[in-house]
Amino acid sequence: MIKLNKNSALIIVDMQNDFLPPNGALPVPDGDKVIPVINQYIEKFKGNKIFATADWHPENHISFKERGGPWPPHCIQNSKGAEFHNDLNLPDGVEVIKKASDPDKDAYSGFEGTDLAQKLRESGIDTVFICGVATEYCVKNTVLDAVKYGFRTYLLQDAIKGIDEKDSKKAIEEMKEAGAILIQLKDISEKDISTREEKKKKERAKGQQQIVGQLANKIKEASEQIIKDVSKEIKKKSKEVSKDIGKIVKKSKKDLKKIFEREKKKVESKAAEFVAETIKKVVESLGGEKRGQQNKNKKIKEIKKIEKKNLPRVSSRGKEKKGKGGGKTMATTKKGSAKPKQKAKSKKAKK
Ligand code: VGL
Ligand code: ZN
Repeated sequence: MIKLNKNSALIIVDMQNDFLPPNGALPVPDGDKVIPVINQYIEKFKGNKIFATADWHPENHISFKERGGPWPPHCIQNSKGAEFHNDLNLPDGVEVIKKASDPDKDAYSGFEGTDLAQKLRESGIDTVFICGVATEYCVKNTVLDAVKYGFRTYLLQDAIKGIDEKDSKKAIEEMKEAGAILIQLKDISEKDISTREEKKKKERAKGQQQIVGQLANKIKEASEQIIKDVSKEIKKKSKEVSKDIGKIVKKSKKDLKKIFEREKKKVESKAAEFVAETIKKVVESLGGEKRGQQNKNKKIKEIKKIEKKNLPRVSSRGKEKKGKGGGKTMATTKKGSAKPKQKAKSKKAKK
C-alpha cells in the first residue's frame, strides 16, 4: 500500500484531444478509456500537486510528415486538438507543462525543454505518479527522465495507453528496468497530507512515546514486583517474629515457672524448716517440760521418800518454790499427782 503525502505529485501526460478517439489527429487506440481512471487518480490527489503536460507544437513542427517527421500534424498550439479532453476533470490548481514548442526539435519527455523538474523541486516533490498517453512515447520518456532526475517514480499501469501494444509492453519493461514502480489505483491508500519531515517528526515522537510508554510499563512492573517482594518479605519476617515472640513467651513462661518452682521450693523448704524448727522447739520445750516433769516427779518421789522418812519436815515445799519454774510446778502438782504421766504420753502419741 502506498500512502500519498505532500511530497507526492501526479503527472498526467498529453491527455489532449488529438491523441484521443474518436476525433484525434493522432489517436491512441482506447486512449479515452483511461480518462475515468485518471479522474479517479485526480480524486486521490486532491490537495496534492497535479501536473498536466501538453504536446504544444508550432504548425511547422519538425515531427510532422510535411517536414519529414513520422506524425501527422497534431497538438498545434491553441488548436482544439491541443486542448485537454473535456471528460478529464483537471482541478483548478493544475500546473500545465507545454513541451515540444521548438519547431526544429521534437521532445517526448515532459522534462525536456521545460521547467517541470524545477517546479517539482520547488514544490518539495520527491515522488511522482505518472499516467497518460502514449505509453511508448511521451509516457515512457517522461518516466525515464523522472527516474533520471532522481524522483521516486510510480507508473500508473491502469491509466496509460500506447499506440502499439507490443511497443507499449516493451516500453513498460524498459521503464521498470530503469527503476519505475508499476502500481494500480488500488495500491494507493488513504491520504496522509504531511511532508516527509513532518512524518519523520511524527514517527520520532511516536517512537519516543513508545519508549516512554515502555519505560513507564517497566517501572510499573518493577515497582509492582518490589511491592510484592517487600510485602512477601514483611509477611515472612512478621511470621518469624511472631514465632520468635511465641518462643520467647513460652520460654519466659518456662523460666517464670522454673523461678516460681524454685522460689516455691525455697519457701516450702523454709516453711518446712520453720515448721521443723518450731516442732523441734515445741518438742524440745515439751521434752524440757517432760524432763522437768520427770525431774519434778523424781524430786517429788524423793521428797515423798524423805517425807516418808521424816514426816515432820513439811517445809520442803517452800524450798521448791525457790527453785526454777516454781509456779508451773505448783500447777502441775495441783492437777494431781497421778495425771502428769498420762499427759506426756498423749503428746508423744500426737508427735
Ligand atoms: C506523442 C507522438 C507524437 C506523445 C507526442 O505524446 O506520446 N506521440 N507526439
Ligand atoms: Zn507531438
